Amino acid sequence: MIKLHHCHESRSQRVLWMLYELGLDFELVVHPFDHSLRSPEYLAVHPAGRVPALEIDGTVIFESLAALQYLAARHPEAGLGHDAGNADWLNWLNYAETVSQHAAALTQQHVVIYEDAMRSPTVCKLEPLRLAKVYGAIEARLEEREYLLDHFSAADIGVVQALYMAAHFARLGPFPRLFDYFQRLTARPAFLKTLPAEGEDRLYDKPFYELPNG
Ligand SMILES: N[C@@H](CCC(=O)N[C@@H](CS)C(=O)NCC(=O)O)C(=O)O
Repeated sequence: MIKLHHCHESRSQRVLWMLYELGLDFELVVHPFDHSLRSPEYLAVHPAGRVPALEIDGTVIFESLAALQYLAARHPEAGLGHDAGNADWLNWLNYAETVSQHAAALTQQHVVIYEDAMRSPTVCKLEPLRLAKVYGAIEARLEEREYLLDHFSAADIGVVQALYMAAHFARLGPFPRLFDYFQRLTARPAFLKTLPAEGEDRLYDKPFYELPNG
């Protein structure tokens, strides 16, 4: 049985989305986003105590984009992957991490650090600007294209999920093609199934985090 270790609204959401797109049977283990990820039991599953961890085919995949690549290759009939050596596929699949690194830094500042005095005004100001540059590359890529590749793929799943996190800190609206792409893809039934239900633990308690004191 496939088992996914997941925290709502974190990078594991992209693996959950992919599993729903593929229509696979799996067990979902939802963890709170807290120190329990560092318990000895969970460290036996993920060596750094992070999410996702995907238990599958007798092994554990603990990098979200590796999980997307693995699942795409495991289910070629779904058409969510590409030729293994295709440069566009590899670039755009892994571009999700270029977006996510800024979203993760800002999540740390605004959500994980809860005392104002401990937040870095420099990081809170700089990282949204860096995100906007990263958005610009996607905006350019979507000129005359509906998806990052020539069809809907796991690269879109990774990047759109990264945008879901990033949009809490840098607005998508100024990038019209990116905004439309995000709206279209997050309307997919498989994405909607990944959203936390009312009352469940979530990472973000509001849709947008303004600069502290700004
Ligand atoms: N490159 C890894 C990053 C994994 C990662 O850092 N996940 C975050 C959630 S988005 C996490 O588990 N954070 C918990 C922590 O740092 O304690 C991936 O894409 O899977």
